Amino acid sequence: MDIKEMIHNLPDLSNEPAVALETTVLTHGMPYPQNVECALACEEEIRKAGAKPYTIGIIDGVIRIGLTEDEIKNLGKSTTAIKVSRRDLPYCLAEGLTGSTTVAATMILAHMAGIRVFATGGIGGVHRGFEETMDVSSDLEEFSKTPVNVVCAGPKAILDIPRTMEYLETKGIPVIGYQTKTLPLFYTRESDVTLDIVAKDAKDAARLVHISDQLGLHQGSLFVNPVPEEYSLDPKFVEEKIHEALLMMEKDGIHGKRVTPYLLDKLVGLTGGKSLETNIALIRNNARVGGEIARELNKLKD
Ligand code: PSU
Ligand code: MN
Repeated sequence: MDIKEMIHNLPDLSNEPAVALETTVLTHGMPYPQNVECALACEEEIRKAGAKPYTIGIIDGVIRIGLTEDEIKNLGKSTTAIKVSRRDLPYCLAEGLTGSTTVAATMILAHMAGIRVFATGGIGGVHRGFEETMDVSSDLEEFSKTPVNVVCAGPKAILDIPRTMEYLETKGIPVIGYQTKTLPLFYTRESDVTLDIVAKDAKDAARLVHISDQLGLHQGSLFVNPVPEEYSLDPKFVEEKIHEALLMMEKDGIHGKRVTPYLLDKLVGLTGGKSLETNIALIRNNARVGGEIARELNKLKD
């Protein structure tokens, strides 16, 4: 089978202000119907910023770069879509399955279509207790393989933040504060982790991406964009709830790819829905910034 049969109308978006959006957050990161509302709102944020959204997923074994509104709605309701990261891609296609793509898999597919900017909520990273479990998200590895630049609100707070940062440093991945000098922690705006690289606006951010590409580094950068102030949660409150969720996880014996969806889901209940509200706000904010960066990047021709 030719790759063209596995991708529905593979577009060449390298000369367009395109922004990729992932679908694992849709199927495994948020409950229905907020997940669908959030996905559609993100597309709108990107359009308002003067760029074009492409939500990426796999339907019946065919890769889609740019799902339609109906496809997003159906995927958001699906209880059978599998979470597809790098290693699951061939299997999902071979079996003709419907799958939602993680940050890693979305980066791979975005790159095939020439998309250089991608907005999500939070990337995966080194999990707490990794000394025991060796649980490190393959999102982190992807940045050194695939030149797609991701806007997020920091590593997810459920992770081991210092070790995630060390890992990114080892891999040579720039972690760029978007209008911030400290690392945002997903649900909260600030932390005591100081960042060495700061972008003051979208133009600045686009220049960094452009130079990285011109150097031929063939890798992605991570833009960390703090959640809007009014949605930022109290770090002590969040930490308490994460501890509770981690205890529940241990009791339930969850591991592997189920860890992140499990923890995010438990947090929604434990915070009385606050974590979900914040998650939606931060993703939309990242979509807007992603749109602005893509728009500026598109003006920088080689
Ligand atoms: N951002 C969110 N919610 C999510 C995710 C990101 O706000 O659920 C997803 C992304 O798809 C990311 C995945 O790649 O969580 C991380 O999963 P893991 O830790 O198993 O690699
Ligand atoms: Mn994992």
